[in-house]
Amino acid sequence: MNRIFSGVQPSGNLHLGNYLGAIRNFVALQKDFDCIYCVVDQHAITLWQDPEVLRQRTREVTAGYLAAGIDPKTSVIFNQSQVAAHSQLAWVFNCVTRIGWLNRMTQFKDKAGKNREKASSGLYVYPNLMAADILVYKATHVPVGEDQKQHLELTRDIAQKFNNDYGVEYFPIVEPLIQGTATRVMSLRDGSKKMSSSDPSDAARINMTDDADTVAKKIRRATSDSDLLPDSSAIGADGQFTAAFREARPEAANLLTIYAALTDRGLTDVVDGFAGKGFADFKKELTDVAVASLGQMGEEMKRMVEDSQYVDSILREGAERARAIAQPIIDEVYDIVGFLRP
Ligand code: AQP
Repeated sequence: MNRIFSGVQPSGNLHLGNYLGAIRNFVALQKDFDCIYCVVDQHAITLWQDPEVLRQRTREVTAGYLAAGIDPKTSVIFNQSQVAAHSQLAWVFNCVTRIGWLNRMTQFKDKAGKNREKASSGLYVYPNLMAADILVYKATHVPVGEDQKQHLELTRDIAQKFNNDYGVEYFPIVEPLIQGTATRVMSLRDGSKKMSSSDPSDAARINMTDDADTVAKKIRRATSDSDLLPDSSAIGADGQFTAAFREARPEAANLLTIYAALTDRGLTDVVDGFAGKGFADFKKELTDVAVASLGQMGEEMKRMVEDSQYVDSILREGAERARAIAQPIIDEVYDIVGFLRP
């Protein structure tokens, strides 16, 4: 049976990258798959979080899921720390994963920065917990943005090594689903950097809860260049901007890609429509589509966060359903590795 699992960290504001790279795809997948969507609060504390803010952001991500259209009656929505099986399986995977594999993870290098010795050990073994998140439900497909590709390759390696080490065909080899036009949304200030919740500049991202004026201001001030917008010679055979164009004009590529994703139009069609025009007019149109897509969702998120009882009840019910799926799997894993159970 095909099963979807994915998660978002409650470690910052939900932004347009999270929406276009992940959450929007979560919504679309519900009609064909059995889906489990997690708010990964245990991942968030790999970097220190203020406890009260973490609680609030956990509710905010949940509200983001709901406002975007994830249906809690069909999909399972919960926060990771409520289901102990994630940590239980993560420990087993800590003993399966090789240190050399973790040393290659670029996200650890990026997040630990120069001061690696002071990074938490949780940040280092983060990919093992992520593999456990997915495999504790024997999920087969994982919708993510492009930045998570390497972690998913590691999840496949972990599943394979566990199966080999114990001589079983137990865990599935998961398939990443990196879908849509905007699989890597870039910063509004610097088109060579990923749009990210940890960017110190709020102007670098569009938050899902930004109001119309803020969205307009951020897009107006987004870095651009002095050339006119390109024609379709900038698009490669795969329907995406060519690497040469992205390198030469990263901000133009990013803004046009966002426009195409928000309007659900092909990039060639969008580029043809704006070819030879200046950024000012295009940015006005981009603002209109961004506000139309995000405005209502952001308002609904804010309303839901104020009603914490509703959000908490969704998480409670989701956790119960998640535990019911994960428990038999962790029991079987414990039998496979040789843990005595009463
Ligand atoms: N810029 C992005 N473009 C496309 N997809 C993105 N995702 C994140 N940023 C982009 C996707 O969103 C999902 C949840 O991400 P996460 O909770 O793992 O957070 P992250 O990747 O760590 O996101 P941030 O905002 O960039 O946080 P920091 O600053 O902590 O690194 C994932 O599917 C991710 O691919």
